[in-house]
Amino acid sequence: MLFPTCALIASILVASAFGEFLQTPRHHDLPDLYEATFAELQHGLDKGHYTSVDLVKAYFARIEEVNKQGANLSAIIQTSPVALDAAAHADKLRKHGKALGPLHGLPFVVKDNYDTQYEDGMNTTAGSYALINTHVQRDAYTIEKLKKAGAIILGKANLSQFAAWRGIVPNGWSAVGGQCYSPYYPQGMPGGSSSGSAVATAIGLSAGALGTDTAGSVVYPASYNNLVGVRPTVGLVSRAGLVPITEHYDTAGPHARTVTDAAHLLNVIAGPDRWDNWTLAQPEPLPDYTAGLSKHALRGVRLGVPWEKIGYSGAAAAGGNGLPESLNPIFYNALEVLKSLGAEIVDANITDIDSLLWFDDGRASTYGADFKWQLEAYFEGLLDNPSGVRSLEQLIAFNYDHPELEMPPTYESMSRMEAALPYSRANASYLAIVSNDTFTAQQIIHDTKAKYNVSAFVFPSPQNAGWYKAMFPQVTVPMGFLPDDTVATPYLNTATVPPSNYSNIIYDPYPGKPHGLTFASTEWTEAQLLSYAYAFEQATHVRLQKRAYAEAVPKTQLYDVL
Ligand SMILES: *[C@@H]1O[C@H](CO)[C@@H](O)[C@H](O)[C@H]1NC(C)=O
Ligand SMILES: *[C@@H]1O[C@H](CO)[C@@H](O)[C@H](O)[C@H]1NC(C)=O
Ligand SMILES: *[C@@H]1O[C@H](CO)[C@@H](O)[C@H](O)[C@H]1NC(C)=O
Ligand SMILES: *[C@@H]1O[C@H](CO)[C@@H](O)[C@H](O)[C@H]1NC(C)=O
Ligand SMILES: *[C@@H]1O[C@H](CO)[C@@H](O)[C@H](O)[C@H]1NC(C)=O
Ligand SMILES: *[C@@H]1O[C@H](CO)[C@@H](O)[C@H](O)[C@H]1NC(C)=O
Ligand SMILES: *[C@@H]1O[C@H](CO)[C@@H](O)[C@H](O)[C@H]1NC(C)=O
Ligand SMILES: *[C@@H]1O[C@H](CO)[C@@H](O)[C@H](O)[C@H]1NC(C)=O
Ligand SMILES: CC(=O)N[C@H]1CO[C@H](CO)[C@@H](O)[C@@H]1O
Repeated sequence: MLFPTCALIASILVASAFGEFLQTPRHHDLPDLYEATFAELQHGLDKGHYTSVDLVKAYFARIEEVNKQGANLSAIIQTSPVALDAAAHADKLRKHGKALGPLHGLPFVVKDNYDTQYEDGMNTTAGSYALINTHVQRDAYTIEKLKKAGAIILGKANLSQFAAWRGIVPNGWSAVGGQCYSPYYPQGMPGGSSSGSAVATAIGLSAGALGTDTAGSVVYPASYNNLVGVRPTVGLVSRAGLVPITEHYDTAGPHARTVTDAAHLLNVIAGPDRWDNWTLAQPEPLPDYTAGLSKHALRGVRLGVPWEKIGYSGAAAAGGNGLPESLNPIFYNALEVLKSLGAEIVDANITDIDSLLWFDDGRASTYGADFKWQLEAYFEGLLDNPSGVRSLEQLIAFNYDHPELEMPPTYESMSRMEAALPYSRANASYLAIVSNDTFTAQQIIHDTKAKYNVSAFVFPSPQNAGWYKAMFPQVTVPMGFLPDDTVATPYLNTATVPPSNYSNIIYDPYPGKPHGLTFASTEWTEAQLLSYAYAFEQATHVRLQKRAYAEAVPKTQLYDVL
């Protein structure tokens, strides 16, 4: 892949000497793919410094370097066999002055629970061998929207199997994709369940990515991978064509390296879709999510800190509680930055927040109850599934029948699937609890917002605090890094599997672990939250304060493929 360096330098010298760099770009005309923004990538495409075909080739080479060798990050399950054709088509349109907007010709990866049309030659497995070689009906609505905006689907990203609704297994693992790792520490926890989407975006294996978020699955890996992540209000982005957990809480949202890029992605994927009637209740017209991005967006804004309960998403399941102490100075510093930007920071404890926690024991199965019939409806919609699996019972049986694929040591748990088994669509008793809890969560957050007269809440990511239960939005933005003397600690399963039995160790926390700051508020406040995150981002530029570890940074750049 790498061209001989001397030939490269010679061609640059020639190009400069003859002033031909419009055709033959110099190194510094080419964006660093580790960090390139959409605007930077578009600039080079428009100038003709490189094409979308070049971009796809470069990203493919970068994936090859780190995905299953070297740092072995297992972020990508499959690359697209039609991405180069799609790129050539995008190049042709651009040449004829018909570029379709800020995403035109840019390659994105999508979590492997997004349906991609059969003709594109990729699986949609949610990480399970029970869904290998299925024939889905069509692209997910969001994929269709990306394509209509000129974007290229580069490949499918690894994930916690079934978006973490399998059981208590380490995040980022799926049978099909293997164990995804963080690029910030060898064998570091990548966060989940949109693990591969986040890792790919963090080190420039794509321009950005889409994930899904039911109870933190976009925000949590975004925080762990030093990214911007948006969990939209339920009903802003269609879930049609996604492998579901629950229509009550599933959302689809972007991972990006900058707030502006995330806003561009949200602009494209948000909107009403008749195939997901929850989207028909959204306000019209939607704002342009890039329009309000301003360095001054925090002036005079009151932000509430729900001090009383700041804790990890999934804390109970992980056996943890609260944030690491070493995060305190990072969070306090972030609050000082917010104040310096004109925000007023107030205590805004959310009363009754205990009733809002997601993973409290009695409720986990209730919230998972949708999973059985909605997953079965997904199975029903497949034109073909060679495994023959059509029900949750059969899925669980499939795993027991293929333990070598589906149940390697430390990855045996199917507790969430099993908890969903007793439910059916007909038995709607759980729905009353779900809607009552959701209504209650919404009331509490609205009331607290009014009581303290705040525009939004701010806290360290990932945090739970009932936002998922309320179907409300969150935006996370890079905030800082745990100290370098943080002890790398083997994570999870210590309760059920002695460390000597680990098939592989996953560390969490670890030295230099990235940590995000979350802005959260009530329904349809995405534009506001993005603008606050933007002001913070522009004042701090946290992302590049620490790069991934050397082996996890792909070396291929655009000049290697030109
Ligand atoms: C799906 O994945 C299987 C197993 O990795 C592979 O053999 C098959 O070619 C893939 N199917 C498509 C359509 O890419
Ligand atoms: C990559 O990691 C997986 C575990 O996820 C392991 O089985 C495999 O051997 C590793 N491969 C390399 C090349 O290190
Ligand atoms: C969506 O449609 C289903 C039936 O197809 C109906 O039960 C449900 O109430 C509708 N939801 C909304 C938000 O309109
Ligand atoms: C919020 O909760 C924290 C922690 O329990 C407490 O220290 C603080 O006094 C509370 N603030 C208000 C305004 O109630
Ligand atoms: C099904 O509904 C019945 C009556 O409404 C209830 O007693 C039972 O616990 C429900 N089953 C589950 C698994 O919730
Ligand atoms: C609804 O939730 C509230 C708060 O958790 C609870 O007090 C009330 O009993 C619930 N109502 C029903 C009908 O379940
Ligand atoms: C609420 O806060 C805003 C500033 O964000 C201020 O202008 C307004 O007067 C406050 N309202 C009350 C009732 O305190
Ligand atoms: C741990 O490994 C030992 C053998 O080294 C085995 O006997 C035991 O069953 C394993 N335990 C678990 C929980 O996997
Ligand atoms: C693109 C890529 O590297 N895909 C790999 C994902 O992981 C599976 C399982 O290890 C490999 O078979 C794929 O080649």
